[in-house]
Amino acid sequence: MRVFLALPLESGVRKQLVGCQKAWAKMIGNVKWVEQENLHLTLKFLGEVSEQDLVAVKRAAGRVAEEFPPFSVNLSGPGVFPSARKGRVLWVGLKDEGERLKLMAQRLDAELAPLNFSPGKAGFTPHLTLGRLRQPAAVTIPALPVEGVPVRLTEVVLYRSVLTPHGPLYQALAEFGLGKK
Ligand code: 2AM
Repeated sequence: MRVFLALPLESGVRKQLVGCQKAWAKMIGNVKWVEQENLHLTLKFLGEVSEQDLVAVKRAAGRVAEEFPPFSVNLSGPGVFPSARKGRVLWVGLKDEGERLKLMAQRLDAELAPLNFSPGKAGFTPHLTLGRLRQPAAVTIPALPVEGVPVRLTEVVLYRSVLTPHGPLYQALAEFGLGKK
């Protein structure tokens, strides 16, 4: 099955991000906006994983989650992957003073290395995807009034992603509380 590891967001933060989507939607069209309930912070996209590997993925995620007590980061400015001139993914950045998200992603890569999941080539940029352009296009980056909003992170979740004609459905398969044995 198709899976990824992510940190869920509190509903208040997701609501604020919907506000960002609305503001951005005034400037740009042809975007598939992420549904409010689907907004999340991806740590690692794994893609298709066998039942057997899933057991090892859960063990790895549990080990890493245990090492990081719950913490907060802050929303920062908007951004576009791969570039504003040829935009594909519209996102809001995260300010993480201690680089704990990056550390977490690195620890996951290390734990998952024996399973032959490739570490992300482009490195890890903590971000919250708000929408995806249906066709790559030049994008205007708006000023969004969310900079500094705190985002409390308390668990890592293993999600299954089921692709449907109406968009992806994310189903939580396992939850790992941060800092918990
Ligand atoms: P994102 O964090 O930039 O949104 C589920 O599909 C999640 O995994 C998405 O949130 C997505 O990125 C992330 N992801 C990373 N690489 C992906 C890929 N090749 N295909 C689909 N999703 C991917």
